Amino acid sequence: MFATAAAFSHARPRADPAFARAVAEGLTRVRQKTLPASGFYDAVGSALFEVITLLPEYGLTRADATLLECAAEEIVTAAGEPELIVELGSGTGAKTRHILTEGAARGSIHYLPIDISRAALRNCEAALHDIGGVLIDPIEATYAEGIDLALARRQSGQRVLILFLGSTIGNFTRVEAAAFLHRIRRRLLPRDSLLVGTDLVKPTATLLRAYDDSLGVTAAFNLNLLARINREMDGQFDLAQFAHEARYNERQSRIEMHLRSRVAQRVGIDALGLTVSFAQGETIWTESSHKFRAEEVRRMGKQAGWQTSRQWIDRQWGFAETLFTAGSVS
Ligand code: AVI
Repeated sequence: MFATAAAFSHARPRADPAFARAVAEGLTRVRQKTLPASGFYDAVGSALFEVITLLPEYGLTRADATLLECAAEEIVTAAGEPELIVELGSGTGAKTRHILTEGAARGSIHYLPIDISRAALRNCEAALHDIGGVLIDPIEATYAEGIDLALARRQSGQRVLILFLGSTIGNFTRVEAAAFLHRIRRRLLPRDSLLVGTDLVKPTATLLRAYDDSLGVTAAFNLNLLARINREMDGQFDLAQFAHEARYNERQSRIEMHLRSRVAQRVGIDALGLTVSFAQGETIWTESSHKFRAEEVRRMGKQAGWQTSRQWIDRQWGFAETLFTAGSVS
């Protein structure tokens, strides 16, 4: 007997092993249960994130894009007219267009977008292929692996610019962010650069609106973690029994996203052979989104061995692009 197209369309998508491990570990914690923010970005979550970037309450992506557009010429000049441009977590690559266009006006550019999502890389290539003088060479990998693969393609004498945009660094803990800046510094040569986008501290009400929008898109983005477990791991989460919650932790200057269990419940995740118990009101911590002060970003770079070359700030929303340049390694 032949399977029908409908039967195929209901086939369970294969679980990503790293996500499955993090689910098993995070939901069996005795104290605060967790799910990894990296798990947001399956096909559904990536599409929801694209919608978030369009919401009136979420000004982060627009501020990032506006700054990059207005400062592209200055960034390329301050970075010493790089020939190899590496982007970490490229997404659709839309924000990078101005930097690439400006770079290509000075000479040919080898552009290496790095992302764990093949779909994102395909979109990025399709969106940017029309820029003359830019060779696009996508790398499907984690940031750490991707940087090594990208730098292995450096030709002698080529200057490198690494882009880490969109305040993705804010989704690391402060310790992880410091270690990351340090690790990249050790891999680069004097006069290479790193451009980091960071969302800045702003009024709590503005932040809470940005992470709990009136249309409920961020709530859906958060709840999609549970829906993804249902799809990939035969989970039995009833999404109506969980509520999206965004809190601002003033001491740590970060938004914390949680999923709160509305009732006491037990949820099976068959593919993991697991049943998870929730008390009424218990939460799963799904994401931290750190907010920075402009001088704090400069200090973080300095402590990781970078020289701050320039900083551009959007004061309307509160966003900074900071260009770090590698001096000689001590
Ligand atoms: C990707 N990252 C910088 C976003 C942020 O603002 O932390 C992810 C996000 N989470 C909720 N809304 C957007």
